[in-house]
Amino acid sequence: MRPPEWVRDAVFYQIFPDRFRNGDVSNDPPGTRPWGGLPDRKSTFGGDLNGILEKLDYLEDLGVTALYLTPIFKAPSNHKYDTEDYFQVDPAFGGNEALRALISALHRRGMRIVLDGVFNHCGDRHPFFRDVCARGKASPYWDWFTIWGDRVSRDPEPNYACWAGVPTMPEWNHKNPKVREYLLSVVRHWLSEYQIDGWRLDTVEYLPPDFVREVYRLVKEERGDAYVLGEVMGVAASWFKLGALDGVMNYRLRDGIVAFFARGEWSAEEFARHIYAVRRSYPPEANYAMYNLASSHDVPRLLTLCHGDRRRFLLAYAFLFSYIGAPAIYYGDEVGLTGGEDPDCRRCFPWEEARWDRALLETFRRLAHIRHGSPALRHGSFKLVEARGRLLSFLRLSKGEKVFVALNAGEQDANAALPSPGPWRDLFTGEEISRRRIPVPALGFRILQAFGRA
Ligand SMILES: [Ca+2]
Repeated sequence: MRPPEWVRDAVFYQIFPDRFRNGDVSNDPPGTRPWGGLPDRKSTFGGDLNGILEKLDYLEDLGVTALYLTPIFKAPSNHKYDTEDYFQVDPAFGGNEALRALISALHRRGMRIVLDGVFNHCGDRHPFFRDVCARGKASPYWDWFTIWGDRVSRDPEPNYACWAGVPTMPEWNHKNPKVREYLLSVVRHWLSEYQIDGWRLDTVEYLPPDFVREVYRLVKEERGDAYVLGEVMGVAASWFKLGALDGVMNYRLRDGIVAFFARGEWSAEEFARHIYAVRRSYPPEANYAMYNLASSHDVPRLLTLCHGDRRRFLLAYAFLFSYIGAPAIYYGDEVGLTGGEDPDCRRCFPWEEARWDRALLETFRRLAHIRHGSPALRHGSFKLVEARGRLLSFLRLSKGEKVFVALNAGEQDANAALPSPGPWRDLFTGEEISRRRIPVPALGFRILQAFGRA
């Protein structure tokens, strides 16, 4: 099976629903805090699916074609990785009808949506786990979990398997076929009844590989062009060999982005070697279906790692938008939202436009539109041209199109060698270039398209 074609054309946008936009104050949970306060582990700010719906014009104008939402099913926490009901969208997000409305509005625009599937564990308020707590071994769900002893106990520590030792997140016992059947029914339900466009599978590395493969097969059966994206922090090669995923959240690529662009620790040569190693460890079709990210709800925002330096930050995103795989924008990165480790990286989107970095937003928009207009950037092959000092340049080549990208992660202006005299057109300025070298400003980039007989 092959990854869906639409993924290589996609620009993703990741939303943490409690923090993107509050589109309906009537569903705000008790204790909702004023929008824009600093988040802590418990805080809720009232964001919901109607808020996303209200901002589809904004997202479409930015060049976004697909959304990835962190979990939306009923759960007590603000992040909702502790599912209470897999068949109900949380009432604080607007319930099932809000999801239906959002999906139909997205599909009318030709946009897609990927939901977060948390199938390693549930929350301790899930009715099956509560039944086990109440009735012990008499519960029909006793062997749906892994419990050591005759009764569920948390004192002094949980006597049941739970995710990362967190007592509120009991792990499913995937050895039990009934558990699998139940979780697969969740996978099927949202694909067939709501026409979602894919699943992002949480903590794939904790799941039994044959279960992930079952999920993958079911997804493809239900919707041939749905996307299965895995959260894999390490090398994901085995998952692709197994035929269990289309792509992964490319945290390994991000490690290189942080080291080269944000921290300035690596030379261009080290970065080139790193991205080559990441690329070579996966099948070609998986590389084009990667979810390439710079920031997420689990890591500090890239702008914060760049110590607020817009040039380094944009350079990294310019790389993502011109590289193999789908670029992903973490909500708010495009207007200059900052934040350190979780929960600080989950701040509210600032909707007062006076707080936006307009130049940043405009550059994101340009990068997205350049990518949408360029088959070579989306589908083309990759050819390294130069990795010298802090200067990296490469070609993206497709049938009929050639794009040259030069990224200068150094503090000094540099000159990049063009692989042919052109003529070339600078896709940002429109300038026509017919020579063998071009200046690339310190911490700046150039994206050129060959035209004529180049
Ligand atoms: Ca709300």
